[in-house]
Amino acid sequence: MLKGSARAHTNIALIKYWGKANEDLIIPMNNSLSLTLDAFYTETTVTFSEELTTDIFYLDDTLQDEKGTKKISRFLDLVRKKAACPLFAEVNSYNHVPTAAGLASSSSGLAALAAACNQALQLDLSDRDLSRLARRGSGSACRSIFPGFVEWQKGNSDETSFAEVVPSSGWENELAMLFILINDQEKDISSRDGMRKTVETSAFYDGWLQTTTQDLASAKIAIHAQDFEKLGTVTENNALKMHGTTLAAVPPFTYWSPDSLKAMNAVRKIRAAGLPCYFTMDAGPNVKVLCQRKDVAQLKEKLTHYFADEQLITAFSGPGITYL
Ligand code: 2P0
Repeated sequence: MLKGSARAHTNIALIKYWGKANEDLIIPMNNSLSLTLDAFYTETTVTFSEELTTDIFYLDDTLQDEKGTKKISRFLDLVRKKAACPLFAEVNSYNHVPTAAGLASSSSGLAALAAACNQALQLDLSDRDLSRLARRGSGSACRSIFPGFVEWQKGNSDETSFAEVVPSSGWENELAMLFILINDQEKDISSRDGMRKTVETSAFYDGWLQTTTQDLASAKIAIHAQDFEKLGTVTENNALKMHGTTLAAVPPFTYWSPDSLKAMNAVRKIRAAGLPCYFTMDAGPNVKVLCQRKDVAQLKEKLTHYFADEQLITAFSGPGITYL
């Protein structure tokens, strides 16, 4: 029996990953830059055993059906090949996120699984190689191997596409991200499908690609200079641009709900009134607000004029992979 356990935290991109150059290897079209967060994480234990005749996946103690196990099993196939190990595995994952918040994340999930496999099969991977392995499970997972600010170098091959820490002299600890949880009854378009449809059909995708390099450079300059306004401005702009591409897809779609717009407008108003804060959004209706740690209580208070207290969750910079 070969067993490993690891914890990985979710990350939120300030400069987004949106589109693949290689679907099979998960090589992205552009570099992205994220902040790993302390508030949400996944703990995963994997056990490879001769007694199993198939892969088994429990999420929060619930046995997952074939569909729910497919992505995990495909990832385990990669690991088995790498380790020359023929054994099936049982995977037990716990998502530490507020219940029903729609925040369960493939970034922490696949990063924790990759690390648990690394330990179980004694692959002895460096963090960079672990990041490459996690990337094969889910693109954004490669960034969750590392703490704080992280850049995913798109590269052009399996070897050259990995994440690494962006040096920041600890500035990430002076920042915070406030989550505005927005319930949405609509059917999800997964980020995987959403980005594929956008690359294939959106007339705006070229505009996205032509400007992300500059956005990423601006974000890194802002981090180096510890210039919050500059980082916030490029973060918000980059997110709006990503979401703009979906409106020009054929057929068009959006991840926004009416309350997402309400949240974005609230952030703009609070900012205009003098509190520096900037929003970002991913493949769902929740809005995340980047602010400075010193302002977080004040920002939360101001947001309670628009949203219920229990819709607001504060996160700070978080750690990289931890073996358990
Ligand atoms: C990001 N997202 O940079 C972007 C912004 C969502 C919007 O990475 O297909 O689950 O498994 O590589 O990593 C979510 O996409 O997609 C994501 P796959 P993933 O955070």
